[in-house]
Amino acid sequence: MGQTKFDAVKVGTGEDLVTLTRWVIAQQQHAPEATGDLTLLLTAIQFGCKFVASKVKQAGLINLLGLTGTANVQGEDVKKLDVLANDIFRNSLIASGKTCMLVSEEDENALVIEDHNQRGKYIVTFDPLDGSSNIDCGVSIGTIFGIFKVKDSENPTEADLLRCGREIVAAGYCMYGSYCEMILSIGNGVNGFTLDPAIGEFIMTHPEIKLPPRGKIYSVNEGNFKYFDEPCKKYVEQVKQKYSARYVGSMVSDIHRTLLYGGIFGYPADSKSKKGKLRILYEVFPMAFLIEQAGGKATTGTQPALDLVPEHIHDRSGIWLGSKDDVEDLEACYKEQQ
Ligand code: AHM
Ligand code: MG
Repeated sequence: MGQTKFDAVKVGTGEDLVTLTRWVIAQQQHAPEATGDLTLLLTAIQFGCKFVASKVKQAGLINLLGLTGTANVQGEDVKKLDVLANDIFRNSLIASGKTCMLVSEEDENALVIEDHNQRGKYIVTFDPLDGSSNIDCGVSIGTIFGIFKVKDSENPTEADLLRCGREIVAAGYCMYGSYCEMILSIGNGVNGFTLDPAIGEFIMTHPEIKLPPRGKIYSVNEGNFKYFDEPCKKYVEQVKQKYSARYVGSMVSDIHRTLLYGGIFGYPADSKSKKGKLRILYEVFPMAFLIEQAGGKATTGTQPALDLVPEHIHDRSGIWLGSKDDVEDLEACYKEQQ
């Protein structure tokens, strides 16, 4: 050694700001088998969320509101921001080199990364901009994503996509609202990070989110009440005697409120939408995973939502999720009927 003196630096005492990137790297360091691939994938998702957040804010000013004039594979009108958000996430995820297949609400088919040099071991399922009907009136919308690991990245198959929700590795959403917040779970609880636009970083603001066992809010589109089956009708009649109603109509926002305040959110299958409205791979599974990781429950009414196995990438399911005791009240209405 020469003459230079060294001071020992203690890193990560927890007293300063924890960015999302720093938090993810710290998780990687605690997992000896980790390769850093998930860290890079989450960086790509983070970038997509920041990009979309900035476009959502400017949408009214740069001609991004309104329809494209086309419908997606599910027959729904496509908004300009839906398309832009889809392009942003698709490009960012492919460029990460850590995915081998992508499933987006906006794309009819699953996307397979053909270039072997650009291929990684993860599958990402995502709804690039959820809450489409709220885009043009400036109500909170969001991005939802789920991450699975492929069995063999050299040979990704349909079976890698059509699998049980229990096999999800990580999931989250980003809400573009009065503040922009990323909620993430990699299977060890749920944490929330708020985007600080001044520095362009997500900063941990909601560590270790836990749902209260019971809430005081129910959230369901009661305009569909006449289509509900008897157990749903019974539950809604019962809960409205004691709880407040809140329904944004953007799943991300309704789930965000549920995670923070407790209560129950539902979009059940009914006689109009026989399989429900929300899509299993990129709406139901990621949200059910987050809610369970936060100590809540997620059910179709008769089975845990994460036990579902879709038969098609855009399959739908009825779903109720939220505080454990509230979801169990709903389940009890189904059990009574059996
Ligand atoms: P989208 O993916 O086309 O935006 O549809 C999903 C949205 C959810 O965010 C929300 O919970 C639900 O559809 C609202 O549907 P409705 O307008 O029928 O209440
Ligand atoms: Mg959606």
